[in-house]
Amino acid sequence: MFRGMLPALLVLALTGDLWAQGGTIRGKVYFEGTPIRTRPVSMKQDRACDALHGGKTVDSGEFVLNADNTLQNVLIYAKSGTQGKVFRPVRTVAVLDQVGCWYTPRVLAVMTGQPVEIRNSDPLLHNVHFTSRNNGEFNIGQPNKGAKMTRQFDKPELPGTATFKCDVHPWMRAYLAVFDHSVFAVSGQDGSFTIRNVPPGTYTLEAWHERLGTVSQTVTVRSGATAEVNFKFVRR
Ligand SMILES: [Cu+2]
Repeated sequence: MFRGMLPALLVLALTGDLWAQGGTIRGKVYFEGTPIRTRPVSMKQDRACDALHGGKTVDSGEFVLNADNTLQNVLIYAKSGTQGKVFRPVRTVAVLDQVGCWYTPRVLAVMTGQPVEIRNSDPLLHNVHFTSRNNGEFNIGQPNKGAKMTRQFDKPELPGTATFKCDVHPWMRAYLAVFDHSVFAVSGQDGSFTIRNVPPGTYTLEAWHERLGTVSQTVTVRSGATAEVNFKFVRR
């Protein structure tokens, strides 16, 4: 019995140790220059959606700049440096919700094979129309509040190549990126991001924004340490 268990325990100990040695990358995304003017979204086309917003227009979400010049919805990911390294599969269920006739989050990043639960939290019909370069297409209606479905994406997908749209509400749009590693994060409401369990090494990080394009930087991650990397998008 012990003879059979030992190799498994050894593998567990080794891999556990390997992952524990990772470092952390954290930072903020800044914007400088002339903000992009986006057109407010009117939902008058669907009364039920419009009513959920009290008849008011909604910010398009394409460019969400904070008062301290930090930017939301920026995807930061390792463009190079991950080859030959071991990454713990991410199996946490990522959620893409439809609430207020809007996708939440707007920018979603997952690891290959990670489950993505797509929910409808609205009391009306949404149509989840996914198109991509590497992960096919699907088009599924979710007519009721509480509807759920789970999908996995098995092939890497760079930001901008895979989108969710709703055929009922043309203003609805979310972006999906898929990576064969776990060195990625999306800047949150305060414009900051944190990437944990990063194997030591040197990486080229790219920051992607749907309207501003990309900026990149190199970072070296050391075991058990935190590397600070800030990004800045400039628009004149
Ligand atoms: Cu919809």
